[in-house]
Amino acid sequence: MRREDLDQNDLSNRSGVFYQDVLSGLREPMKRLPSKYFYDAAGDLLFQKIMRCPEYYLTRCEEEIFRDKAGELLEHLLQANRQVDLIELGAGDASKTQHLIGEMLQQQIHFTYRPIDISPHVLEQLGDRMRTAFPTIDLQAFQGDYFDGLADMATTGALPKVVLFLGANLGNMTRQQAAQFCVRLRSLLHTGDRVLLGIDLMKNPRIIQAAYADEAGLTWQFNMNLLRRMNKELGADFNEELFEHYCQYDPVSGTCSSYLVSLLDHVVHFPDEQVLFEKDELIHMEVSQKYRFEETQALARASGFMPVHAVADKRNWFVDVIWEA
Ligand code: AVJ
Repeated sequence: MRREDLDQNDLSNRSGVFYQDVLSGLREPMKRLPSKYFYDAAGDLLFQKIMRCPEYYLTRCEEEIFRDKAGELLEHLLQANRQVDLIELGAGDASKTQHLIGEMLQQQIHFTYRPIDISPHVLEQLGDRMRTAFPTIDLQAFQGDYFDGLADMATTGALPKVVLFLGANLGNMTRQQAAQFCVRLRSLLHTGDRVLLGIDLMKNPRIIQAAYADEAGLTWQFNMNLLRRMNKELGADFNEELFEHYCQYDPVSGTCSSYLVSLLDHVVHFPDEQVLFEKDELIHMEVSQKYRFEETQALARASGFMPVHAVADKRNWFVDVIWEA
């Protein structure tokens, strides 16, 4: 965006929640940026490339589960129900969900598919793809926040709910945030509703480390893209040459953390703010939390769910757990 365009948008930018979140993060003693802002159009594309890169095993593991075990998953999601609301949080491209939907149609289950996503762009693509693959599908998308979407559906639908939250998206929350998230999710469901969560498991730390520091540098670009986004949308002047990406997996806590490291003392300018960086100073960008299987069961119980079933991939690297509200 040029200066002129920027001036026009200045007010909305400065009062916008993106700007507020960015600045409050960068004012902290340990600077941080929220990873949810990775996903603009360029970030969506980079993430799609990450999902296909050799080191990023997560997507392939969960695809294996949905391809080979859709019937088993469905059995535990539906029980005796022949009619449900199928809700998906952060649906993305729904490539795994397609297997489940195919199985539901084959079994002549009546359902409305309700994907919730923050990105209108992603939802549009998803709708097109789903209607092409399944012309008879009843699809009602909700653009916005997960919980707004869920609250909306809680008032409109009286059918039993099946809620999908795939792709280790829960991992972008700290353990504490994840626990709060699950409590809130439970509060919007009725007894008997079921949820399916995709969770990345602890494993040989070298494998996890490699998934977040791929050889092709896609994860590096994915992180740098947020600097570019701030330049474009907020008029900042980050120089990506002055940062490098660093990722570290701690096998004791199961936390994988991504950082950008400032290579020099320097100043970054926003239209009405400056941010000082010292050489070697970090910006915390993202957590990707890994769990032990037993921890997922404890998480379920602590948030008022009953763990009822779980399906892992052949190598036991990734698990889809099914909980009952
Ligand atoms: C989309 C949150 C599951 O943490 O594994 C991929 C995002 N970040 N590579 C993850 C991501 C770096 C991803 N999730």
